[in-house]
Amino acid sequence: MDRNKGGEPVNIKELPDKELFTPGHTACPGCAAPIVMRHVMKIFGEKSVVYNPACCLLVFGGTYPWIAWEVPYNHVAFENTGACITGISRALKNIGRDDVTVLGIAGDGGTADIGFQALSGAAERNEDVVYIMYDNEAYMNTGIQRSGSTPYGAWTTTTPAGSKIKGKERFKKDMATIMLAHNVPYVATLNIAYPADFLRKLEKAKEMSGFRFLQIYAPCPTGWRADPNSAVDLSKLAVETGMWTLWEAENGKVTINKKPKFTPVKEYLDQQGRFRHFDDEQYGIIEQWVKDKWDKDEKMLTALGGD
Ligand SMILES: Cc1ncc(C[n+]2csc(CCOP(=O)(O)OP(=O)(O)O)c2C)c(N)n1
Ligand SMILES: [Mg+2]
Repeated sequence: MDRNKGGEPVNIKELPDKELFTPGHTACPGCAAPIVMRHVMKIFGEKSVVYNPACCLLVFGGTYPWIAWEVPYNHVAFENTGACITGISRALKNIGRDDVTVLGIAGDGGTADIGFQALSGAAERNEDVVYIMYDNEAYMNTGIQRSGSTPYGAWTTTTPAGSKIKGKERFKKDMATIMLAHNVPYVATLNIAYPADFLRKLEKAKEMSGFRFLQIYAPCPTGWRADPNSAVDLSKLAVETGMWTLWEAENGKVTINKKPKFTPVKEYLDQQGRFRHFDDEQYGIIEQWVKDKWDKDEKMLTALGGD
């Protein structure tokens, strides 16, 4: 298949048939991460290598004695994905292999918290790598603990919800904007409910060089206490409510790809048991957070001269 250049729209029907993240993995029913990885690999293709720290993906994509990956795949320590992809990218260049894409793929815990130092260093040095954060909004592999990327109010095993305590007390850390502040060539947020936008951004990341950061929304029905068939519906609602902004920044120029409809956040939250304890005050706090976030996103867009 001829590849488009520079993030042109991708014809879904022309995606290669070959699976590089194969069926037979052991993800929970309804997990969004395998859908994400399957399509990531269809775009990045066989000339790529994957570095992956501890997370659900590591376990369900490589449950001994099987492995779902059809490209070279390595388990790295939780803290050092950014450092490992730095070394591999430079080593490959040293032996003249400029044709290989180096992918670091980590969860939200491994990105926003535990792996952040190595990630920030790699971004600041503008290493020639693609870093993918698949964001299921908690440490799911170890049994649903809160991460910096867990949203306000969510129940997790470390942010219990009862009559006095009402889930996580802090708001979600905005990783994509933090990475934008590193002045890297490409930052984007992606969502499987918008496949054309999703594939185009992967294609764009593939064609660019330097540090590229992709934050991909990845519903976890198990940890979110949601219906296993809800991943795509929740993905769509996350954008329509404004909970998740679809945007990208190419060489600092920001574009918001989809304006929210501002559907009431209750419609999104009520489908997830992790928000079951919500009262009117908490719904109101999230509505206000969405409004403030959108105001901030629009200001950022204007300030940076985007569309
Ligand atoms: C240094 C270190 N601390 C803790 C762990 C235990 N651990 C393994 S996976 C995991 C959760 C990972 O969460 P995240 O990065 O969000 O990925 P997810 O499991 O949600 O896909 C933890 C805490 C570890 N392997 N190494
Ligand atoms: Mg996670």
